[in-house]
Amino acid sequence: MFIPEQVKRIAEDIKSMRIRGAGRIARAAAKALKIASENFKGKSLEEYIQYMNHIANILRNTRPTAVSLPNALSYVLYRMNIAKQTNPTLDYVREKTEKAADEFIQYSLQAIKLIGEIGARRISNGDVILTHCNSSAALSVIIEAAKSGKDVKVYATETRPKFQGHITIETLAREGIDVTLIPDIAVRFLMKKVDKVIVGADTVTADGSVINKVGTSQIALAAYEARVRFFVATETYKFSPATVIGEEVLIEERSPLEIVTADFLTQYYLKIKVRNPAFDITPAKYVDAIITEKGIIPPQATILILKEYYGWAIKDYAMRKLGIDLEE
Ligand code: RI2
Repeated sequence: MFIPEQVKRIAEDIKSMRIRGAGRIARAAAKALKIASENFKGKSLEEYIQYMNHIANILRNTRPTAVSLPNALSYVLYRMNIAKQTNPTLDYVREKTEKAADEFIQYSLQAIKLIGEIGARRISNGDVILTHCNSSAALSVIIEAAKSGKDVKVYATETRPKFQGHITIETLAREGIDVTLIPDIAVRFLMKKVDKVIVGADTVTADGSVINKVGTSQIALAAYEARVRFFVATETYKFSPATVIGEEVLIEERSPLEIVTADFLTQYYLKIKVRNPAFDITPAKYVDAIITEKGIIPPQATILILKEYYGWAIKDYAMRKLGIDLEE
């Protein structure tokens, strides 16, 4: 089946992490669906629906952990299916599908802004904040607090093996914020100097557990031990509808070559194994609050948000899992 070059490139960029960060990945996927729709070369509505589902599958299989990616795809495809039921003509369905992709992107950008505004109210003047990896949602909170005149200092972890902490320090330094880069292993040593931890999320499960860049759960434990508040900043489309019906989140394992060289591997390949999990799970009990675009919630309220705003997605997921066509 024909796949536009631009769509192939976006899928490849997500896979190789040239496009990374759960929110950015979601927006890139929505954009790819829009590009695919604009470049559809067939004639019938049936072909269009098949083609769009095929493209969505390619995008869905790029990275497995951040639920923002399948949620963005479901957002668009669900509206495509509704449009098909309302007016089954190619032009109409195509227009509604492209509009849905734009809507998702707009919602996502607005959500990060709102998270910044809502979260910044929880930051006090003089706070020392620790963050991990590179999260636009977490950075939005810190930057907004600084913009509102609060004096904040930030510890940013390197975040091995891919050093996304370097993007974080660059962004914060550009905003004129006092930022110190630390190795991941120094977190517990420095925790006594920290007032609040703020991280992002790739996925939040129905019971309020947070899946984020590997190392997050150790930071949460260190914060818990030191009685330091642990906040998660995330858009609600990172809440996972599939976990409502008991599905587990798959933790991505990336290439050993992000940790060791090919020479090293060849030299030792008979004697050693290398593992490179990209994410870990922080249980809800270590999370003080989740800062979302809909307000600040305790992790236990994740299920309420899922039911209230993403009921359609839970139903959509459950029906697909049972192999029931949504139009029946
Ligand atoms: P925003 C990233 O995953 C990090 O784990 C980060 O905390 C999370 O996505 C959320 O980022 P990766 O793509 O959506 O770097 O808040 O593996 O930008």
